[in-house]
Amino acid sequence: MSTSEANESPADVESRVGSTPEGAPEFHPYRHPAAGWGAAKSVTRFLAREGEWVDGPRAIMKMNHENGGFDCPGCAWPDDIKGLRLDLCENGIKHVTWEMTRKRVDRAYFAAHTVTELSGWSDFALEDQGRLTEPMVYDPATDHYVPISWHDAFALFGRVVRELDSPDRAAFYTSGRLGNEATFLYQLMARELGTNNLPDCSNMCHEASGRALQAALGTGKGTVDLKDWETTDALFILGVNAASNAPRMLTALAEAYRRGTQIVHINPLIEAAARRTIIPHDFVDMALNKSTRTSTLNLQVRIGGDMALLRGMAKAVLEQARTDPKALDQLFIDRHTIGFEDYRKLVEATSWDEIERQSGVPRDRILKAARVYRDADRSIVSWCLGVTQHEHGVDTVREIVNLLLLRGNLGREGAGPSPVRGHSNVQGNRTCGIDHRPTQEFLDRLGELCGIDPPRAHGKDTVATIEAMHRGEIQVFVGMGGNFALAAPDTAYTYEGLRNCELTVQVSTKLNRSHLVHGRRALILPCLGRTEKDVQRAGEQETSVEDSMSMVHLSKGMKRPASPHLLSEPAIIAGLARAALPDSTTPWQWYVEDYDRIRDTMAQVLDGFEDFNRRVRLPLGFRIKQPARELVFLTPSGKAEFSAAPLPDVIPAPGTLALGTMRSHDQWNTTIYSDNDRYRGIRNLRTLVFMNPDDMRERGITEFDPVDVTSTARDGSTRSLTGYLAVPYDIPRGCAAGYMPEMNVLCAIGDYSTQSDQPLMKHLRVTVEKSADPARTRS
Ligand SMILES: Nc1nc2c(c(=O)[nH]1)N[C@H]1C(S)=C(S)[C@@H](COP(=O)(O)OP(=O)(O)OC[C@H]3O[C@@H](n4cnc5c(=O)[nH]c(N)nc54)[C@H](O)[C@@H]3O)O[C@H]1N2
Ligand SMILES: Nc1nc2c(c(=O)[nH]1)N[C@H]1C(S)=C(S)[C@@H](COP(=O)(O)OP(=O)(O)OC[C@H]3O[C@@H](n4cnc5c(=O)[nH]c(N)nc54)[C@H](O)[C@@H]3O)O[C@H]1N2
Ligand SMILES: [Mo]
Repeated sequence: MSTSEANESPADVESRVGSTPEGAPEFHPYRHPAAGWGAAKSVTRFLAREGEWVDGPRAIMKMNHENGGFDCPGCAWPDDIKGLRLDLCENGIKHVTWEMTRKRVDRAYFAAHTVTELSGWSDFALEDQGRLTEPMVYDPATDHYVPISWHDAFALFGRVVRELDSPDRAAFYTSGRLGNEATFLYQLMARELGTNNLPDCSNMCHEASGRALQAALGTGKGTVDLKDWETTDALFILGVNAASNAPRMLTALAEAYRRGTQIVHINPLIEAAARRTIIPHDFVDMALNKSTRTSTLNLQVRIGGDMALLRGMAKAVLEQARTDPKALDQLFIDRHTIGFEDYRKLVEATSWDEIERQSGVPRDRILKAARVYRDADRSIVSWCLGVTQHEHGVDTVREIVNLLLLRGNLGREGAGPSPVRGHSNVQGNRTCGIDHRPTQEFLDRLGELCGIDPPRAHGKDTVATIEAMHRGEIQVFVGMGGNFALAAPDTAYTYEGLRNCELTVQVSTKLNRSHLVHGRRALILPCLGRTEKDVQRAGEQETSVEDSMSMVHLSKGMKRPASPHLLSEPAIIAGLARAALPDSTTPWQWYVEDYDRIRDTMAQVLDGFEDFNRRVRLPLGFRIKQPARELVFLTPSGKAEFSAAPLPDVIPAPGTLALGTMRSHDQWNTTIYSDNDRYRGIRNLRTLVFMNPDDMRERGITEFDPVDVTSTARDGSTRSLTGYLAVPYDIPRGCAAGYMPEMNVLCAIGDYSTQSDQPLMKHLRVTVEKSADPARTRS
């Protein structure tokens, strides 16, 4: 593949992210079941491309295994509790193989390419160069990254941090891969330095879910586990593309369907998981090409219309309760909740007309879903980013809880809220202290048990960090994993912020954009991946992770590290901490020698981690206690709290569309595997915008016409992408969709939710028109 592209304006270089197509764009609606042979073929191709014929399959056999395997870094879906079955998915396999590539980015590689040259490469090309092998520091005189010893890299960090006039001039970002032990050390370092500036990927992901569940139920997490999924009567799945992003959910859906469970999907798109699947590990089904349905009802809600739809379902249940007392669980409501009367009045005052307009779903379809809900003894509501990345994400999640409370769908088997988390350990990060708004109780305990004096003021989240970089208030940025430059909103603004830093430090496994968009000084610190052996003084180490359903278990790598010079994440954090805190009494090195020691401290500091070292070694680990599951609500009232928020107006202004950014099937957040999106029928194209055919016709646009997409921010400023190709798609009128991270260019930094501070990545206000300047179009 040709990667270097000369003669481009800086603007071109800055806006080009994503992959490089391998042929002409194609669009053929996908009509096959999800997973099955399509997935098997794709895995085969991928293993061949990565040259991982031998180690790939061996590693895959070790993944997600009871005792001794490593946790799949692909997503946070829990392992099958039976523990016997190999529940794997295409995208997990791709993700693991991606980490195990034989290619290397070593010192000779950096010597051969300047940073300016690398900046012209696509993101696919950058990551495709392979694994990083040793610490590197940026040399402004030559515009190259050059080798630096670990000792000197830590010393550089220590020096710059000690010179800051306040610890709040530093920010410590976490991407949700980081294991629990490293997480604990990382937040300890930040707080011992004196700052709560702990932005994380969760600020862009499930912040809204955490805040809503905390307010309503006194816990920031879902209350159900896989066993509940196996015993429920009705599943409501909102705003998730499960076939691509939580593929092991397909198995749960297919099995539920076979048991007779009702499965209602609520999404502007009818995604592959809302149709049929062939379960990959079901060899008989695979052999017979026999698919199972994964849906009983699909509701194509308008972008941002979920809250209205949920309210419609609640309204139907309340209306039915007038004649059918069993429609409500009045005993549960009386005993365990507050706020019901206010909520009932609000729902009654909301007209069907408004509900239909705001949801974009006709009343009879909403009544259908409500009937499913009414007829089910036990219901689970599950959701992901389609619900959270909106202005009213918190209110919508609270509406989910309202609906569940009406029928007592909480604290019993087969019922409850079930957010699908993103990164494999993003939930564990929060549990173990990555929180820019920590509770005083947590800080008290941390201070007392770790002998530090933690700062009390709230720190900065992702958006606030970027804004502070601009003002020069954040001068040191550490990225513990992830790809901040591309994952964050408002790409151009974020780049400026990073470049305004005195020092940027990226702890990574592969080369990415965040290494090229850097501060005046910059370090790349390469770490072990999750598949790799981590040997410390006390022997081989394991780290723990927590899945979407609060199960904590150990993960153990088995591969030889990609390079002998890599350090583990705990070791890197300890090195940074010792350099920045020369007088620290925290036994950093002693912790790293044996992670059991970190776990012993965590057991004392963290709720629910008692006896951590023993319980985490149980065959399937342990489940963190969930008070709400036992109907203990750590809310101010001691009860589950109904919320009574008004419906937001989500109808796009005339001539504009609501655009949601999302992932393709062949990508992992900012990591792009190819330009294909199999389940949506797309080949060789990422710079696209999915539109309703009538919206296209109205604008005189036909399939694959180059278009300009312009967003208008709340402050009136506009941002544009030009030469995107229009694709006619089954999506409600007034709605459009396209891919992250490319479309972050359109997402203004100031446009974040007033409820959750989350960037509005699923709800951009855009106009789409035919590109005026064909010379600038891409194909
Ligand atoms: N293979 C793979 N797996 C992943 C990831 C990956 O990139 N690749 N990323 C991981 C991460 S960090 C996360 S957070 C998750 C993300 O998992 P998802 O939440 O599935 O991520 P998105 O691709 O953003 O898709 C969002 C879905 O929401 C729908 N949607 C958009 N707007 C609305 C709306 O207003 N209402 C409703 N009801 N739906 C809407 C879209 O049609 C799409 O189906 O996946 C995790 N797993
Ligand atoms: N427009 C738009 N933007 C979005 C979203 C959206 O839906 N729309 N989604 C948001 C969401 S939900 C999320 S979670 C963020 C994701 O944001 P991030 O978590 O910051 O991004 P990733 O792409 O997951 O990070 C990939 C990088 O992680 C590094 N890496 C991989 N494995 C390891 C490891 O084991 N250790 C370390 N230290 N590094 C490793 C590699 O160098 C790789 O390049 O993006 C957000 N951005
Ligand atoms: Mo995420």
